Amino acid sequence: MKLYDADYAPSPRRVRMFMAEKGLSGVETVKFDLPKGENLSAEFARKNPLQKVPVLELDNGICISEAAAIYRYLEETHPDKPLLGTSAEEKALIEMWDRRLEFAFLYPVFQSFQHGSGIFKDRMTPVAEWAVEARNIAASFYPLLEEQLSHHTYVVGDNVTAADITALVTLEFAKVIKLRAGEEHPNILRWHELMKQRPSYRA
Ligand SMILES: N[C@@H](CCC(=O)N[C@@H](CS)C(=O)NCC(=O)O)C(=O)O
Repeated sequence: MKLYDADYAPSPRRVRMFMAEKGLSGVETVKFDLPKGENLSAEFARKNPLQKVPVLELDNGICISEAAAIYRYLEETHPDKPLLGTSAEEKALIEMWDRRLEFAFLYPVFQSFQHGSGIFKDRMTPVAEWAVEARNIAASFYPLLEEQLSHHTYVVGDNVTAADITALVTLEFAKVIKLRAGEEHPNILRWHELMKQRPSYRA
């Protein structure tokens, strides 16, 4: 098994943290320098036509991209400890929060960063107005996350799940667009400290 990875990039960090929570270590990694476009080769396009990391390449050559799909593969092959739930209800709620976090928090943060910084202007056209709007969309997620964490220790209940990993990675990456949880989000701050204590935090 080989992980195509990149420093500072949130999506591969999701997978590294998921692996660490599962106690999976020693997975071979190939690191790309994304701003330099090392992910844009024809060879990598054969592994993921969207040319994004993470990609998990299995020993039989099958390549799985999309962090959520990699979560699923690792959950099925390493069920202990479960990070995607056990009961039907728990599985659905974790999936619901992970989708919410991706679509309403992580992707707007990505878009705001990419359009505002022009980091990938060699491969996309930055639109300054979209950077502002996407930041507003991401900012509007904080009250929802604060409310959820006021009722639960972790995003979905009393145990850490994949949704916490997606939330943590996004929360920390959002600094690049100057978005941070503040005093008005005491439960996000409490949960953030809890997540920082986990060994997977350094993955
Ligand atoms: N939906 C994808 C997103 C992957 C993604 O956007 N990866 C970024 C790094 S966080 C990337 O590879 N960017 C390089 C590029 O756009 O050229 C996933 O969940 O894996």
